[in-house]
Amino acid sequence: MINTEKQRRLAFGSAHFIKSGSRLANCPPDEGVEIAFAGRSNAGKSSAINTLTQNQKLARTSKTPGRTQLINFFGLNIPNKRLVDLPGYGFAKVALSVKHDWQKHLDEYLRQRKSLAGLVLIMDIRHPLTEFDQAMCKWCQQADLPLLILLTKADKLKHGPAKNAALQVKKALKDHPNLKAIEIFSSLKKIGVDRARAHIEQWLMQTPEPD
Ligand SMILES: Nc1nc2c(ncn2[C@@H]2O[C@H](COP(=O)(O)OP(=O)(O)OP(=O)(O)O)[C@@H](O)[C@H]2O)c(=O)[nH]1
Ligand SMILES: [Mg+2]
Repeated sequence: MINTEKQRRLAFGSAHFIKSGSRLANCPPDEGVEIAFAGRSNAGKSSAINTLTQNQKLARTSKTPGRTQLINFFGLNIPNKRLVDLPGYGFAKVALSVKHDWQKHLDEYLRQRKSLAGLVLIMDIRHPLTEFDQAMCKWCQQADLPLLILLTKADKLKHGPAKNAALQVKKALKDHPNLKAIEIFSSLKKIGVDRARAHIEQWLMQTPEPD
């Protein structure tokens, strides 16, 4: 029998908001396959999701760091495939108790979410591999989770320096066993969008669903 579900093409433009969770307990059921976008506050995670889905109104973006404070889930045209916008880390200007709360929930999500099939780490190409970013890379290795790095805001650099920044990151992570690719990206100028989509689509469509 032909499995039409498997043959359907993922349409990024179909992305729609499902729900926000402040903690693991109020996230959607842990079924299917999801890809999460992580990174420092203000790095451009929500903008990257909007660019990939061609929907500027999907994930809320802001000039003020700390905009995304909940774990936001977006569904796609294929059931049980999701994109997840995570709150940023490394944001100093929130109350310590709130900061700890987020980190705890983020940590809980990363450790326990069975449907999490890959992490897209968003880094500002001008300031890559902060301490938190490095911790995130290490965490992917420990959890054996595939990692895609998008070096965003590439429109802020000329071609040469952007290439060089990507090379430096590649060098620093050359021994990372789960790193699938490092892509130069810009939400503003739509750089690297198709390549990023191809990686994410592959993960979403080829990862077997958890039991
Ligand atoms: N020039 C440029 N600006 C960008 C790009 N991507 C995002 N920005 C800007 O960077 C700021 C932060 O973007 P967001 O997408 O809200 O960042 P975030 O990582 O989701 O931030 P938090 O939700 O606070 O963690 C906004 O002012 C965006 O317009 C890009 O590719 N180029
Ligand atoms: Mg955000």
